[in-house]
Amino acid sequence: MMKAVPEKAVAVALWQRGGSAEEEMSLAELHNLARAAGVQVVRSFTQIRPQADKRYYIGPGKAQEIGAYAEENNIATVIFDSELSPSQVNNLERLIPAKIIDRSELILDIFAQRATSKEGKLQVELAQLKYQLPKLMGKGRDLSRLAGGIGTRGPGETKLEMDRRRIRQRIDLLERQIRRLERHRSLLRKQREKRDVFQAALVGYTNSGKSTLLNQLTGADALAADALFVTLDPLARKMPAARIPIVISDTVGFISGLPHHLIAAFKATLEEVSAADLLLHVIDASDPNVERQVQEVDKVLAQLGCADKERIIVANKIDLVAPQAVQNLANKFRGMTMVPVSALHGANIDKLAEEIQRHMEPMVRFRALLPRKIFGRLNAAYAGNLIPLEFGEDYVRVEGELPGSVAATLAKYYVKE
Ligand SMILES: Nc1nc2c(ncn2[C@@H]2O[C@H](COP(=O)(O)OP(=O)(O)OP(=O)(O)O)[C@@H](O)[C@H]2O)c(=O)[nH]1
Ligand SMILES: [Mg+2]
Repeated sequence: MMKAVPEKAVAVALWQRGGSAEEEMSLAELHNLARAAGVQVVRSFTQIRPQADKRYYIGPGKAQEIGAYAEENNIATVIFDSELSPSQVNNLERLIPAKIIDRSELILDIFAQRATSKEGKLQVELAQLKYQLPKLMGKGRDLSRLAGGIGTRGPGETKLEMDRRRIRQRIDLLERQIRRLERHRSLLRKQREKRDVFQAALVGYTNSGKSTLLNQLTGADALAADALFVTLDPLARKMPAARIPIVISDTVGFISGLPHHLIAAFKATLEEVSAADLLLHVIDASDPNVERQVQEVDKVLAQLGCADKERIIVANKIDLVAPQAVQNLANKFRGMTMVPVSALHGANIDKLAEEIQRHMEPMVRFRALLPRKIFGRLNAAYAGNLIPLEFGEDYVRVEGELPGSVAATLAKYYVKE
């Protein structure tokens, strides 16, 4: 995938909050994205400015400075850590003798390189064309400047010569083909549902270890590597030796600053997520930005209407952190199920497998008089599943619905109607 001599690029960030931790992290991530796309970022330019410039996004002086640097240093691509408007790209191109791309285009470029399934490829091309179409609107711009992303990938040379009408035709065709593949996929999924197979989906920030974990849980051989967006196509595998049939699927990772039109390119993944009975949210416990990454993932899940889905937090990569850090995470996720694991070294995978099965078990209804302490603990873990009918001094009378094996431990407190 990497070219023999990587293209040289510079990264540009406008820091409207003076270079906050979040802004710095975003820029560092842009470097990682560029590396994933096979380009070498040789320098970063940052500008602190309360507001973006309407015409150039950054200040025109800064744009000139970058232009001179690009000229002297043979820079092929200038990557902005934000979305640029079509006219900003146009104006910047007048001052900077290099290809101007933004974060979304960079991500799309990685997708274009990594997509392997037919549907994945169609989705990426569709997203690229949709992204480029507005840039053509009323611009009369030189079409060759719209060469997608980095190098020669993305819509090929000939496609670039298409006019808007033909791009729209191509978009229609792609959409039709994708719909056909989607129907096929939904048929497969329905078959799975009919066979009463429980579905769990691995979700999480990119590079958190989802594919490594899938391999551990199911013996699959999904590609795992230290790079962003290694997985694009969902892969579903049966969990061996489970008490109930469970299929676990790997999905594309999430990342901050993921624009809506890009989310469509994840459609296959996202359907797996919506169809899942249980989400395994994999977090990289060793990443200093883990909390922010969790927020990003939660945001995307909310956009998908999956905010209320049942979830297990899998705190991964614990081999890299001190026990205290794991404890801090456990405190943070108090009230939710969190299982610390090391997917790479296979630590605590049994515990996770057990937890997954427990979450998927059939629920059992009961009425009980629970000691307050037990009620408090259960209520924290299964909010909403226990309805308190009466609070006594030591006991709470409840009506509840809990996973069979948990309910069974409470049998001695059951009361008859
Ligand atoms: N130290 C350590 N490294 C891990 C662990 N789990 C995964 N990794 C490493 O983290 C990197 C990313 O792992 P992947 O499984 O590819 O992560 P992913 O979430 O599938 O990533 P994308 O598909 O790119 O979104 C790889 O280099 C793994 O070897 C772990 O428990 N400990
Ligand atoms: Mg992966």
